[in-house]
Amino acid sequence: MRHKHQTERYYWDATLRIPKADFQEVLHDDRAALAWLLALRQVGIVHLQGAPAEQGQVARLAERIGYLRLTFYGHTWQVQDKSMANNVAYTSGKLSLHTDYPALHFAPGVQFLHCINQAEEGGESEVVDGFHMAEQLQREDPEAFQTLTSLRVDFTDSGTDYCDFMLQSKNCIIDVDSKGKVTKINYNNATRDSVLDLPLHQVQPFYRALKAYVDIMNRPENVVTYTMEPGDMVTFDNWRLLHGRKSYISKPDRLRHLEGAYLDWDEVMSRLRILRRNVHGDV
Ligand code: OGA
Ligand code: NM2
Ligand code: ZN
Repeated sequence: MRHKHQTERYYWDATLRIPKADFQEVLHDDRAALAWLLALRQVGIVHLQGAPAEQGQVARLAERIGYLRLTFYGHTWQVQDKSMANNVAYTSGKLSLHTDYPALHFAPGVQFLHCINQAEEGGESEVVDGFHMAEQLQREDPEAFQTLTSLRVDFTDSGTDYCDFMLQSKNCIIDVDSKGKVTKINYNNATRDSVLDLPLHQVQPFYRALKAYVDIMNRPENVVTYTMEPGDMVTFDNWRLLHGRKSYISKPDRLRHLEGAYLDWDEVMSRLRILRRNVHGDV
């Protein structure tokens, strides 16, 4: 526990300058890899540059950690405008700020997104610090915070991809631990169930509280916007950040293509400790 202070989180707003690292260095140099994982833990997002603009790179980076997290969307997954899309992410539409996969009770802790090809028009990315936003909500509207940390709402996702799936979960929008500390955000409006399974007297308070949280996270002073170029890879804390993208125009000669993968925090923290021992010779 000597290094507890090193893995504390620093909250941020729109003024954040996203930490950057070189993809090849992270792959081949332990010091670079350690700096990457520390920033991923503390800030929640790191931009890697210089990856080849071809498939297979998120898996290569996941091997640097240990192994990736398999889900119903496959070991890795292709974010493209697909016909018969089984997820709104696989269209050219806007994705409002969300965490991935609240339809799972144990959502993936870490997400990699690698840009192989960007759209000519649109497709810009947005991120906010969900833990910081939860802290703001608690300060400005304690009742709403109490509601989102106690009422469990349904998320659902069904279809076929890696194999058939029919997921159903009940999650609090904001998870807290026994001390009341925020540990995980579960929010994707695209997979929130159309049925709100709550007693009548909690329906209006829930929607009011959710709107209060979403309004805070959409304030310009909280949102960081960036554009991914081919070869860029963003690595982020999917329990903490909410991310989104603007809609884009699909052109046959310039198809937007991102490849993504998930990992879990236990494996990432394991690698961080090993790197720290190897680089600094301690534990
Ligand atoms: C997703 C997602 C971001 C993007 O696929 O869940 O958030 O820029 N994609 O397409
Ligand atoms: N994709 C990108 O919660 C979600 O459905 C997020 C997941 C399809 C793997 C999207
Ligand atoms: Zn997403």
